[in-house]
Amino acid sequence: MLDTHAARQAPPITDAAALASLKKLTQYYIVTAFLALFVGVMIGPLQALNYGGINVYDLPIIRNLLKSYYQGLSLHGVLNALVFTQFFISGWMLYLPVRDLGARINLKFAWFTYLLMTAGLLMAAVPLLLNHATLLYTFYPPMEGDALFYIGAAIMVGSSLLVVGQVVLTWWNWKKANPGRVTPLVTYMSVATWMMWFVASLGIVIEVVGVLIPWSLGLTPGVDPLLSKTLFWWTGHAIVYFWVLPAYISWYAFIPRHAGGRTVSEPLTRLAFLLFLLNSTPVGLHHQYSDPNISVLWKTLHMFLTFLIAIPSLLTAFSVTASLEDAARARGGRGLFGWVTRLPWGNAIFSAQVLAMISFILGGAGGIVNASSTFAPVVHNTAWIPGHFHITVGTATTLTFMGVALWLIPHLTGKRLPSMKLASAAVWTWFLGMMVFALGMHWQGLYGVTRRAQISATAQDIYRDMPIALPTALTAISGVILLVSAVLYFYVLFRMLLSKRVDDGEVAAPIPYSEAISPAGENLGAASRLVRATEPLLAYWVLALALVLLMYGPVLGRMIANLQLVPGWRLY
Ligand code: HAS
Ligand code: HEM
Ligand code: CU
Repeated sequence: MLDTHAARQAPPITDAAALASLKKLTQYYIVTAFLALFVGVMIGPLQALNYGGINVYDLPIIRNLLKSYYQGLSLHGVLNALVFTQFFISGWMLYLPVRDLGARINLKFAWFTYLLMTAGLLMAAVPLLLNHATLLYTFYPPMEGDALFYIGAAIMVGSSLLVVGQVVLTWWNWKKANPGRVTPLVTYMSVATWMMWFVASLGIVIEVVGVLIPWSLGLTPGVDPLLSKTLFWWTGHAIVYFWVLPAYISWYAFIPRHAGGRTVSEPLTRLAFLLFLLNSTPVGLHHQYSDPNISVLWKTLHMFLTFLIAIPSLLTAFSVTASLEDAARARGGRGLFGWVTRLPWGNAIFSAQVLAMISFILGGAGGIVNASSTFAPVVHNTAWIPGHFHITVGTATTLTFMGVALWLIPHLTGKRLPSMKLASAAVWTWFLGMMVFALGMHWQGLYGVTRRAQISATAQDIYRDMPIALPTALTAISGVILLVSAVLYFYVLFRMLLSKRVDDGEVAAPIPYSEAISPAGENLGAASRLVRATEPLLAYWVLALALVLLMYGPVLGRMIANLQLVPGWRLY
């Protein structure tokens, strides 16, 4: 790490035992996350081979492990997109604000939350592994799973809300103890993201607790699929920002330091996070353009709000690029684009995250296509969509977290990264593999190849006359590249975790805070108008909730007034 600029340090540690316990807890969250990712990712290449026209699901070894393509797909979606992300984020966004504020938290409560979340995960895992919850990760009714699956999922999501409570309370106590001070940037970003997640999560909480659990226990005569689906996407769109904002925290606050540069503007960063708090949730109908019984008016309103929510990502794109340019020029970079070569591409912590950003330029552009109601019918439910989300959550988020783990684990455990070369090989091949995957899947999608289908076994004839040989081959090849990448990455990760402790990690791998070119300042009284306007997060939290009720209330109200209950199905 270059030290061209003096940077903020985490406040001094007063209680060594408490810090050790907090670090251990964070390590538990992160390791649980990567264990889930390991299992989830091992199934991915089988699916890529499926979209490459190669059916491996009849091989005895796979048959012994997975009852069907769809059981594998359910495990893949749940473990990667729901479990990996939630555990990583809960550890990461509890640790960061607590260290940032130098706060003391109730560690017993924090450990209880982790244990509860893990208990929820284990409960949901049992029916998933027994093929009693092969519902795919969106668990759309009337497909029905065992009650245990829904109860486990509810406990898992519910425990993330305990983290929300703990972080918001820690910040609030700090505010009371420090009147007139500006919330430090990393805390601001974390608190805003947790508040957003609270508002976002209400849809799925209502769906699972109010509808799916009573229904799967046989307490209600049936289920309304449209109502459940709408509640799901209330959460299901905003969850994508719950996945990507923790990566933005690293892109804004830490990546400049890894590159030897500075964050561009703290006030602008605060504005971006505030916009995410306000506008992430009331946009979910862009997943339901093709659903009947929702008026076009509401679909169109959600479409415009979706375009608005691209704005804070565009702010991020320009300001993070500027911070990279600042770093590269500090390292002697020249020319309009020549400076790019001066960035530390050989450092896997850095390259993982910047490659993640590059993949997100394409993923974000694809998202805007998906959101346009005129294009949506072409791409909806086709292979284009998995193409889109493997370069958003599957790379922008996952590759960022993979890069972060390379400094965070040494920081937490005092262990050392065993090989920068192997780590680099892992992250570059992940990027390459996902780019090839995205090309193959987007391309197939344009020919109408459907997503969520074991096409290699059942649908070869339908696509026989289509010119999809090349995208199909690319998808199969990408699966192999990604398998190699995953093996390399997990080898490095587990070797690091199993190695000996060298020191306490605070000095060799400190939290890589960056200095800002335009800081927010420390005192609210002396701060700019933008800083003062963005400070009262609690008030914006209430406003965010009101906006969601406004944009979802009438839509849901009509569905509840016209409930259409149908019986459950088990298709597996
Ligand atoms: Fe999406 C479907 C629209 C962002 C994930 N999305 C999905 C699904 C997932 C997902 C998982 O409107 C599938 C759900 C399912 O199973 O059915 N998405 C959007 C839009 C955005 C967007 C408008 N998506 C995400 C993010 C995700 C994610 C983030 C996860 C992390 N998405 C949709 C729509 C659908 C959808 C429709 C439904 C499709 C259908 O028909 O079913 C926007 O938020 C995107 C804004 C992003 C940008 C890019 C900014 C770029 C940045 C990087 C800068 C690079 C730098 C590097 C700094 C405008 C910040 C510079 C490098 C140097 C070397 C200098
Ligand atoms: C679905 C491959 C990693 C999240 C899929 C599909 C393929 C695939 C081909 C589409 C299946 C279908 O529609 O029938 C891979 C490969 C990976 C990988 C080769 C890397 C080795 C990831 C990661 C994440 C992820 C890292 C998220 C963190 C998902 C989700 C689905 C999915 C949420 C949708 C499941 C559903 O439709 O129910 N994956 N994937 N994948 N993948 Fe991945
Ligand atoms: Cu969405």
